[in-house]
Amino acid sequence: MKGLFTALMVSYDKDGEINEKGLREIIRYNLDVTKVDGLYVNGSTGENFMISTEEKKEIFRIVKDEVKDRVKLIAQVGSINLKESLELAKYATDLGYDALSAVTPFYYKFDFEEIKNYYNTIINSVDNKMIIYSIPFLTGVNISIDQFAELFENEKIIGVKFTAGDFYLLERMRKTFPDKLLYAGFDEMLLSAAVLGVDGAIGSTFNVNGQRAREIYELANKGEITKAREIQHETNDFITELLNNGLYQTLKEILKEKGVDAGYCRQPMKELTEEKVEVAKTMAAKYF
Ligand code: NGF
Repeated sequence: MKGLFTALMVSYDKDGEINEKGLREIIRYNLDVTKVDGLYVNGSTGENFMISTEEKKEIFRIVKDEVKDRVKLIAQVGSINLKESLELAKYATDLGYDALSAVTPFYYKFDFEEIKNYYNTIINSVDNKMIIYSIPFLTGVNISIDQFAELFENEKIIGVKFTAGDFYLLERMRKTFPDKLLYAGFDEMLLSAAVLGVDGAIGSTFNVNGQRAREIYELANKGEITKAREIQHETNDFITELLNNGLYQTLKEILKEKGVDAGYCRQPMKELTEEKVEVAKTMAAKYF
């Protein structure tokens, strides 16, 4: 389960319906062109928090059907509707997903006992493994090192997707949990996380920029920091433009420039203006 995982985009049509053909094209692009080690399905990048349970299942099914066993698959099943998480955990496990992941429950300011019960309930209900999805800047949920230690008492909880810029905490986690899987979640900080010894990374930008991410990660692991830093600089020039123009919409537009039917984002996310579509096209030509 080590390595680089794309946080998979999903193609939606203008009416917000899943475009199965487009989704399959995005998957194949990730397998054949960006060449990542695995896919992280129904995360933030899949616009997961704006779709129904049935749509989540359909995406899990299409991804598994397209990928078969070519790369590892992680199913993000987190929801503040715990019953939905349990249903999705069983569904993805029955399909053969290699691991599950769940975002920390958000919105109601759940206390740690409730968060711990959420993870144990999900993962103890199936024969699978759990990767905690920690993204404090979107959820408002911060987990301390002692709390991670308590969660890891359950051996089925095997790691964390760490989408945060707290490198002190990341370093402490590496030292304290050498046998747990730590994945970097911010692509613009991949080099710094790799230097600290993460086991891999999960990122939205890998849908198009997976090859540069691979170079950064491998150079860092070989100790070739100067070269890795150059590629991180180039990557961050790209990511800065991406964030300014509209993250997911621009990634989809770039995929379209590469011949992939990546579709539109699900409302309430808005479409790019014509001007921003032009910016995305220029970025595609400049970086890919
Ligand atoms: O898109 C976000 C949320 N974060 C992703 C990644 O952590 C999300 C990150 O790649 C993810 O893995 C998922 O789909 O669940 C950023 O998009 C990237 O570093 C640019 O900031 O902000």
